[in-house]
Amino acid sequence: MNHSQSEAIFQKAQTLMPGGVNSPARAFGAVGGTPLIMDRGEGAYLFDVDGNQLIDYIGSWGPMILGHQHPKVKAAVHAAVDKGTSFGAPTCGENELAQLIIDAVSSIEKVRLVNSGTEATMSAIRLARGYTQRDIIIKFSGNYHGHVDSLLVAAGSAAATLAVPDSPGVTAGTSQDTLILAYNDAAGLEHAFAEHGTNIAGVIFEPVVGNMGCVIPHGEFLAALRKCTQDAGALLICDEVMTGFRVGYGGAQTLLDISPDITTLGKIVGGGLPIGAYGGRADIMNHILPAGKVFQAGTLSGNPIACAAGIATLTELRDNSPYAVLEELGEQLATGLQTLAEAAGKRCCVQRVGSMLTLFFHAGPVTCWADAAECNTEQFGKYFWGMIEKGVYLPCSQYEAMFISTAHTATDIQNTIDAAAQVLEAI
Ligand code: KE4
Repeated sequence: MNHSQSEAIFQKAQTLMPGGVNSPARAFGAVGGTPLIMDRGEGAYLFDVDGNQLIDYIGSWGPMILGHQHPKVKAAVHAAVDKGTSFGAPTCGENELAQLIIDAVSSIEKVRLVNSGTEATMSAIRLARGYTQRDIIIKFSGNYHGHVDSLLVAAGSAAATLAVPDSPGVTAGTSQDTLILAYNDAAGLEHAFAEHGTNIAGVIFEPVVGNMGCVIPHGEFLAALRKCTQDAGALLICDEVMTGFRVGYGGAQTLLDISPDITTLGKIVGGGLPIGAYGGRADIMNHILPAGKVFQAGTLSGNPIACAAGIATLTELRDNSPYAVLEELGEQLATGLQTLAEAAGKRCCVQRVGSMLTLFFHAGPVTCWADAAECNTEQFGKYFWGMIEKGVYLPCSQYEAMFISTAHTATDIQNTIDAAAQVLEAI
C-alpha cells in the first residue's frame, strides 16, 4: 500500500500540533509508523489520502455504530445546519435528545448534555462529591474515563489503593482523593470500603471495559459495586461513554442488570458529533446548577447540530434495532479470529460483548489490568500493520476494542478473517 501522502501530511502536522495529532490515541504510538490521514468515510469503509480503502473497525473510537455517512444522520445534520449552528439558548433538539436518553436508560430520570465523555465523567465526579459532601473517588486500573485530572492516576504506594499522579500537571493534591483498585476484585473493593467507606463519594467504572481491550465484569464484582456503594451512601457512576447504545439500546447496565446512581454517556449519543451526557436519579441531578449548587456549564453544550446527529442516530437504533445482527457479525468475527489464532499457534484470546471485541495476544482470560499488561504488544503491532496492508483498519493499540457497525456485512467480516489468516500465519 502506498502511504506517501499520509507521510507528507503527517510530517507537516507534527510542525503544527503536538505529536501531529489532536488526540494521542490516533498517533500510532503503540504500533509505530505513520498514522494514516483519512479523507472520507462511507458505510463500513474509510478512504485515506492515498486512496486506500480500508474496512473500518475503529468507527471513530465508537460513535459510528451506523457506519459513515448514514443517510438519516446526514439529512438531519444538513437540515439543522440550514437553521444555524449555535445559539447559546435552549432549543427543542435538546429536549428531544434528552427524552430519547431518558426513555432508553431506566436509571436516568434527568440528564445534562455536555461536549465530550471527559466533560461527562468530570461533571459526574463533581456531582457525586457535591451530593455526598465527601471527597474520595474510587476508579479501577485499566479503566479510562477521559482526561479528568483526578482520574489520571496510577496505583501509588504499597498501600496499592492510594493513587499518585499519572501525568505531569496533575498535582498530588488532586490525586490524593482518588483510590485505584483492581477491576473484577470484589474483595479489594470491599476492603477499601471497610477502610474508607464513609469518606467515599463515589465509584466510577466501565461496565464492560474497552480501554484495556474488551474486559467483561464478573457477577460478584458487579454485585459488590452496587452493595458497597449502597451500604456506604456512596454513588455508583457507570461510565457508559463507550458501551452506551453500543452493547444494547439501554447500555451495558441493562444487559448486566445493574442500576447505577449516575451514568455517563458520549460517542454514539452524538452520532459522530461532539456530545457527552451524564444523568441519573432526579434527586441527584437536581443538585446541578441552576437547579442546585454544583457548578457545570458549557458554551456549546446541547449544540443543535450535534443534537440533530444524536437524535437521528438514537432514533434509528430505537426503531430499527440492529443489535441482533451486530451480535451475529460479532460472533462470526470473534469465532473466526479465535480459530485462526489457535491454528497459527498464537497465544491469543478473543473477548467480546456484542459489537465490541478484542483479540488479545494473551492466552487469556484477561480479567484486569495485571492480565492485560502481560499481552504481547509487539506481536499486536505486527498484526496491526499486517492488517493495514490487507485493507483492514484496526484500533491502533492492544488496549482498545474493535467496533462493528450496521454498515459492515458478513462479507466484510469474512474478508477480515481471511486477511487475519494470512497475517497471523506470517507474524
Ligand atoms: P472523550 O472525552 O474522548 O469523548 O471520552 C472520554 C472517555 C470516557 N469514558 C470512556 C469509557 C471512554 O472510552 C472515553 C474515551 N475513549 C477513548 C478510546 N478508548 C477515546 C479516544 C481518544 O481519546 O481519542
